[in-house]
Amino acid sequence: MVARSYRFSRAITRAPDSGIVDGLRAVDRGAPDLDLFKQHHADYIAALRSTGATVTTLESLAGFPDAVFVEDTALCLPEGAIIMRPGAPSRLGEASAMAPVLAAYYDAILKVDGPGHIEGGDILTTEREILVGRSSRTDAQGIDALRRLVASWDYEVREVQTPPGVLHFKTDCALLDEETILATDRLAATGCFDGYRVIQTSAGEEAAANAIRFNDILLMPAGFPRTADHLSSEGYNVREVGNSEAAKLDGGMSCLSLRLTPGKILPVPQKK
Ligand code: CIR
Repeated sequence: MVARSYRFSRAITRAPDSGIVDGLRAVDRGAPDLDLFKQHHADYIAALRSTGATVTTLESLAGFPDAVFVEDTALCLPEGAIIMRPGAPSRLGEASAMAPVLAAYYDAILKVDGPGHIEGGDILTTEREILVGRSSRTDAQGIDALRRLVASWDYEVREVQTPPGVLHFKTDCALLDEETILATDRLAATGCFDGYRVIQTSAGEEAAANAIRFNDILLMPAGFPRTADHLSSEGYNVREVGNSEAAKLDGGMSCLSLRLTPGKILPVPQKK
């Protein structure tokens, strides 16, 4: 089984710096503490590395306070990378900065051209399709542009709806395995995961949905014990890392990395 949607040989992250205090946020819950953010970031990287993957950490990007959330800049598939066109004007330059980084790993670097917008946080890649949530950052033209770009690699793109008031589609869901999705009640209720097995976050623990399956671990933000216990009892190898500071900027586990297996699909050590 290939499991290209959650088995990866690499991840790319970007170091947080003092600029994070100016990061975008829907609600002001106070300024993130840089030292604690750095500690959580280091724990996150260590967890990814523990699976046998190679993790590259890019230098922080001056003038781009949200650049630590690298996921929004690109979609990485085994065949190539697609550079996004973020809907937040302050983040457009982050995508351009990621293009030369990804060129080191891929021969094929495609780019979403305007006028549409699309951010990586709205994209959930499963074994059978690419779901893209329309949101305040991702519009129909951006989704159509992505659909055209990946058609030659034989991917199906399905447009769905990010719930109103939710930043990104993956704020509310995560892939757990070939057939299973973790989702909040409000997203599952839209029916967008019909045909998949859905595990719902526990009441009051909606923020647990921004998790990532990365090789043999399921990386979750700390502080959601009922959802974590449920997922452990379902057989997932749950690892928790602190996310309090990224959460102040509406960020979670998926936002902090690009996950990729460039070129030939490399075997990743299997545990468990
Ligand atoms: C933003 O509003 O763009 C950042 N403060 C948070 C981005 C989180 N990224 C993600 O969910 N993929």
